[in-house]
Amino acid sequence: MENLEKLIYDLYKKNVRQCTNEEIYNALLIYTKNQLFEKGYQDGKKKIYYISAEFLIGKLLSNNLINLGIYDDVAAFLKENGKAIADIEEVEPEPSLGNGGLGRLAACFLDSIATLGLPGEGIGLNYHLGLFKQLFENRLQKETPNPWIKEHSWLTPAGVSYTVPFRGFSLKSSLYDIDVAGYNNKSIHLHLFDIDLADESMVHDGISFNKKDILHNLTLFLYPDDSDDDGRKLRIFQQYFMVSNAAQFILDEATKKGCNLHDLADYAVIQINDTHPSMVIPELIRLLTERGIDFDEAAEIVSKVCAYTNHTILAEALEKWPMDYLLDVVPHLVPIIKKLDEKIKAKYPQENVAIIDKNNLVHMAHMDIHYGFSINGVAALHTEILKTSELKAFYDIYPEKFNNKTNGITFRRWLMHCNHPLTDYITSLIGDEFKTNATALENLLKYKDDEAVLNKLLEIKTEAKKTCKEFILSNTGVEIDENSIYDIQIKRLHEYKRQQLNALYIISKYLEIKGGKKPSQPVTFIFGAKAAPAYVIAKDIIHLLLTLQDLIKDDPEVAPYMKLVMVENYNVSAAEKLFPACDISEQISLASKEASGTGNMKFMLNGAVTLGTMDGANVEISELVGKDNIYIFGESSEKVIEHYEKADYCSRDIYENDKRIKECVDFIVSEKMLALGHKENLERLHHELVSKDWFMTLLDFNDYVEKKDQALADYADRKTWAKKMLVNIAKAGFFSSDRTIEQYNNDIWHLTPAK
Ligand code: NBG
Repeated sequence: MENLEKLIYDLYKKNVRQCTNEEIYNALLIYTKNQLFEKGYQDGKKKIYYISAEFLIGKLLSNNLINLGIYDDVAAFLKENGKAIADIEEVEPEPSLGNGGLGRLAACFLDSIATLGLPGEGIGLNYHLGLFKQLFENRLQKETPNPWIKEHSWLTPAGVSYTVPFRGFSLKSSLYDIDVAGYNNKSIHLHLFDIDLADESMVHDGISFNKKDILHNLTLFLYPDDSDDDGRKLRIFQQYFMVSNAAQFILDEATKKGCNLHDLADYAVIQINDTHPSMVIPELIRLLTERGIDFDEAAEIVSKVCAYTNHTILAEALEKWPMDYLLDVVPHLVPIIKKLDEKIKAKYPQENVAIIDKNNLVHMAHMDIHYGFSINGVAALHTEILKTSELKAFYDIYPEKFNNKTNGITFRRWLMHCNHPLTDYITSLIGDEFKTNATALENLLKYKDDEAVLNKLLEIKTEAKKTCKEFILSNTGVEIDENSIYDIQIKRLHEYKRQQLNALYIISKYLEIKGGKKPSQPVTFIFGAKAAPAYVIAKDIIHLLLTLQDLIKDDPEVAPYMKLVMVENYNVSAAEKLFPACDISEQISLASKEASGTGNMKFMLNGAVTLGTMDGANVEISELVGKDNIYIFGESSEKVIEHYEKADYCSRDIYENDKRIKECVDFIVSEKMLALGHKENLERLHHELVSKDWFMTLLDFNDYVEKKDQALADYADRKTWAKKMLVNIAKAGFFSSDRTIEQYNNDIWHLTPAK
């Protein structure tokens, strides 16, 4: 640590003790960036380019130190000098470059690509103000900008620039790189393209800004409001800017290595992460034809380079752009897309696989499937549903292109970084093989009946709950009890994820307590979720939760037995505090709707027990841990799909015929709630549940209550519960993103790892 000490002295002419936390953070930033640079970068003839609108990387300091193998030394050095590394971490702003699982998955994948020694890069955009920062005002979500780029940051200007043509003008890009360290391995780059004239000062009243001023707004926000034409066009501007830069960059790199463009597939493979980067297909074709390759061959080359990952079956989330918008923004792509579509129509005349449909909408996913060589879902059930229902027409044409890649998470961040005590304890029991070979966690199973081990696991959990309690207090102002059960639902807010189901359960418990039935063990229900700014019902659900939070907190009859807290601005840093502290992991989406989920994996790895539906990766979790170590409820995905096909689900019937359900739903608009909350929001939500309930909340309510009551009751038998925790941790190895990336590489990318 002499170098670090010297660096600090050179920078500030002070010793470590005299420095502020900011000064130490800045010095560590420089120090770590140098270390990463010195260690070098993965390279090889063929590279994976992972193009994604989101990279939810989280704070980087500690993770980089861990992956460089110097975390313990740095922490000890700081401690010797009267500083705590946790305080230094607080100084770092969290890059706000993602929304949810899709973006966090991309970040975990970069970590695993680097760790496995694969030549690869991430490519995305450098959003200055991120998604948005969530504030609660008046028990409503308010959006404000989330700036994260400070004078000193992980971004390094790469000195690379391209010109991106739009209708009537063109834009110059500048590239910034963030190094992503492999665990005990070299780094890879995350390439973030930006414009030079981004003007943060144009944002006013929350997150409003002139959507037409592309020259200045292009890289301000991730997912700008798309509730009007200008907003939707801005998204096309962003997507094209991202993929045109990516395509130019990829061709440049390949050419430099000796590629003659005809053999591009020997140099590059592109993973299209969801449909946001789909325009990379026509853009590459455009650039190849500009460089003298004829159209048909260009289309063939691109088809050997591009692979597509689907992350959702929600029809509204599969992008379809009106041809008119494309003509307005990127007219030069339109003839290419039309030609691609004609080729398909000549072979497959059926409407449901067309790229351009009869309403002149361009189906981005359809283009990906026809002109990519691989299409994958993100969990076994999800891929099955794609094949047999959502994308069946495509599966019938190209069965060989479809494959499953069950998601994963990096254990460096989601265990080693966020839960040091558990990591150290596991290491003391089974050594550190699990850090590079995650399935070695199964060695824990031999301690399944070892009382000392089980007690220690409980002790570690209680400590994590205490740390989390501090965080909750500072975030929400509510003091929770570390001896209560922590029941946690943290994920984007969406009706299909059914935070409203959890809220109805809480209402039912509230009513029970008011009726004199006290629970034997106090429970804390914790939520964290951002709602898309234009998603009205999602925001109403947030309002319901915040109103319930206050109602319960201020009711002396109820507060001793339960609390509800909603974390403000839930993000990666908050997640790192919440996962280690959880007892019960809420994974309660309507079966068939959650493609995978990855929070479910993070909870399991940290010793929480899942309460969930047979959806997404929950199915694989339940197969791994066995029915004694998970709580499953709800209608099956087959039945749910059948309900949709027959359109025979009627929430009002359930509401009218089930006294308890009616009582809980009506409580939303009860006098007590209306006294605290807003009539408009609560009534709208009530109406939605009774007359639509598109995601069948009421259908699963009774089964949910039964299984959740069971889980809460089982918690009392501490030894049996600890055994469930141990089995969950031991079986989590399958969900390492190292396994996922190995499968991507074996089946799709075919890269040679560095020795
Ligand atoms: C999300 C799914 C999750 C899944 C992540 C990562 C989108 C469009 N999809 O279930 O909802 O875990 O992708 O694959 O964000």
